[in-house]
Amino acid sequence: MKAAIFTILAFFALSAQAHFRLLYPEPRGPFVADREPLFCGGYDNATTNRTTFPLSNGFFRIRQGHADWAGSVLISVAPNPSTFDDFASGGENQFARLWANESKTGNFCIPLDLSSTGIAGVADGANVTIQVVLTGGDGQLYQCADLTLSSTFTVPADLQATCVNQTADDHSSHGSNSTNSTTGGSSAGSGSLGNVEQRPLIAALAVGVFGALLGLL
Ligand SMILES: [Cu+2]
Repeated sequence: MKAAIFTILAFFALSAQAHFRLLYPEPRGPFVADREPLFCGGYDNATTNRTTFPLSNGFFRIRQGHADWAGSVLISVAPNPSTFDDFASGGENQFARLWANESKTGNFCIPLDLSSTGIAGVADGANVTIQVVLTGGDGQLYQCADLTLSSTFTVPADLQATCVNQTADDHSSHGSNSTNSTTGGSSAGSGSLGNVEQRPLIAALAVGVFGALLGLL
């Protein structure tokens, strides 16, 4: 009985961290792990409540549960992108950010300057959709966010404040020992995707979670 409970809790602990989450801008719908291997994480249609997003100097945030991963960002200017073809042009994927590798797990805030993509239709006032594509050992995973671009919009301070890197040094699939936090100012670069801001140390939340689960036994 106890073993069964442990198995359930262990599964919960793992699935809670499995795959990746798109934390900002807001994804099309609630995260469903089983559907993340599908187009836009299982959401085929654009949302009606688009996120206003800066045309220049934007960023996106993800939480990644698998070490040794790679990510890229596709972009579509279609009004309601519902297939991978909508994120391609002339048979080629339309990248807002090219593939880059990262070894660590954790929270990542990654610059996304859409004005520099040079893609026709990526302009002030345009409705676009980004599709974050990650691969970290269990196939390609997808999350989409529907945006309205603005050349005058500035990300609010409280959201800017969340743009931090909190990486874990371990190389296990879902573990989280020795969490490092880093912030604003100095460019940090943990891996080629990590051209991001750095911040002082915060406690390792994941350790707390595992501790709480053990406490339940
Ligand atoms: Cu996974």
